[in-house]
Amino acid sequence: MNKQLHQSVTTQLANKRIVILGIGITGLSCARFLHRHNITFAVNDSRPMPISPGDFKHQFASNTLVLGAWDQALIAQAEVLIVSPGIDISTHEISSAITKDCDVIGDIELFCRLSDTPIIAVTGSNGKSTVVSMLNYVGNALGYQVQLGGNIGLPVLDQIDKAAADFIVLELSSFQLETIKSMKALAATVLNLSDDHLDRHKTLENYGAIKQSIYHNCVHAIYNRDDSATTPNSNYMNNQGLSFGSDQPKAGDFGLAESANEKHLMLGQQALCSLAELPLQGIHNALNYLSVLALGTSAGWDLKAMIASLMTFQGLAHRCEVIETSDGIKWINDSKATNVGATLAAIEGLSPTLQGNKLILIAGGDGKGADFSPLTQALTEQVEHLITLGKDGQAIGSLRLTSQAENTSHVDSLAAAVALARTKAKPGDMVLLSPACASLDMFANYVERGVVFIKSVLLHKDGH
Ligand code: UMA
Ligand code: ADP
Repeated sequence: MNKQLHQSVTTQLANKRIVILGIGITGLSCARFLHRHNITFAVNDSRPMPISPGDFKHQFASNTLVLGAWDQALIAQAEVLIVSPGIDISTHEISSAITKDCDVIGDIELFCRLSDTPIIAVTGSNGKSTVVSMLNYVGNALGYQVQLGGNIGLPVLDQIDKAAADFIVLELSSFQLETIKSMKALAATVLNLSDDHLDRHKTLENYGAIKQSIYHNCVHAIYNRDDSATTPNSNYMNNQGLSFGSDQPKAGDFGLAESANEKHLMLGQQALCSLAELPLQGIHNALNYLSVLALGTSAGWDLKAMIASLMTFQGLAHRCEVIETSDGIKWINDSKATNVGATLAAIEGLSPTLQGNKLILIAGGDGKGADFSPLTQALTEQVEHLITLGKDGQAIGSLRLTSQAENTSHVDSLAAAVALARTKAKPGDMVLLSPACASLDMFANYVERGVVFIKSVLLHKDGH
């Protein structure tokens, strides 16, 4: 940590009227940070009881807490407004109260002002958590002090007063990018772009432009050749660029190619290792590996050592996770597939492993305004039986052919979906939960949805 920088920013903050919007994971971390530094603040949350006033008082003494509605008078007084990512500041009640000179920021922006630790920044519609977890794993294996933070659930301001780090790896959502102004990442990437969060960002163009802002002032911009929306646009052409993709790469870029009859990760013409040697399967994970190598080498990390370390990285829970059962059916929990791109990646990545057996897909939930039509071909050609549930389940089911009506069902619960799938599946078949939707219409979050799925699958195994 640069103590001088830290001191000057906290001193400036101490003289401002600060309001935090939202007291969830982010808001609490902001409150803890300010309280640690004796900086006064107020919190406003529009929900009735996100925290008990007693708990708040216990943790944050005499700082102000306003619950139950947006307090326009309080917001209008703010000189610094720290907004939690899930709160849309274009909401009229908030936007109309913010004054012209108010500094509207998020926790990541505050972190960037306070810290000069080199940042490796990752965004994209899918693969962020997998890629940042790989980077964290690999960086630590190489002997660096690496911190991990951001959308993965580890707020950055909880990390900032810890021992100095060599690098911080940030997972950034579009919501977080909206309030970042002064980040200068050492290496930054947009992994891919597909419909997500359009209920808030309205158009794919707008969502893509927010994702591109990760390249602002970065040193190395890393993009995906397979997805032109990730290429730095004319605003960000001055960075040093490096790409990854599923084709044979040019010198200096990362890609894939056949070598000795096996697909290999490549750096230019150099074969680095065969895909078969790496634990995570599917073309999407091959791209994840390549992005990690591109980001890591841009940060000066040793390529050979990174590859050796990636060979022992196991995937994260709820992402194409295999559930161990004894019924011969391949049950796969991909609850984290909360958008169309992730479900397509799962179907395309797992279908080649079926060897003539059937794929039964469980999908549906809250589609967040997405267009499901990119799923049409996969749903009609690769999925034998489709079981839908949730708010937008029937919209997904409607993409199937009329001739597939008998093999397309809508159910009321995930347990019912599992029970139905069990009657359809034979040993060797695969039942994939990959919803292409958020879980919030039926569950607290994707973790709860994944746990309910696993429990329903294992219920049968245990003979209950
Ligand atoms: N709130 C209101 N009014 C609203 C909405 C929310 O008052 O209209 C309040 C809630 O009552 C609650 C607080 O705001 O007290 C919640 O704030 P938040 O929604 O920003 O959530 P946090 O708990 O701060 O968690 C956020 C991220 N959540 C979202 O972006 C929705 C977490 O990502 C992230 O891990 C965490 O910050 C730490 O950085 C979660 C997520 O779902 C995993 N992210 C989305 C995704 O990955 O698709 C973007
Ligand atoms: P994020 O943090 O961006 O949501 P995760 O690593 O948690 O990404 O994975 C979310 C979903 O996306 C999972 O279903 C996973 O299997 C899938 N996925 C992972 N990497 C990719 C990728 N590169 N392209 C498309 N889908 C992916």
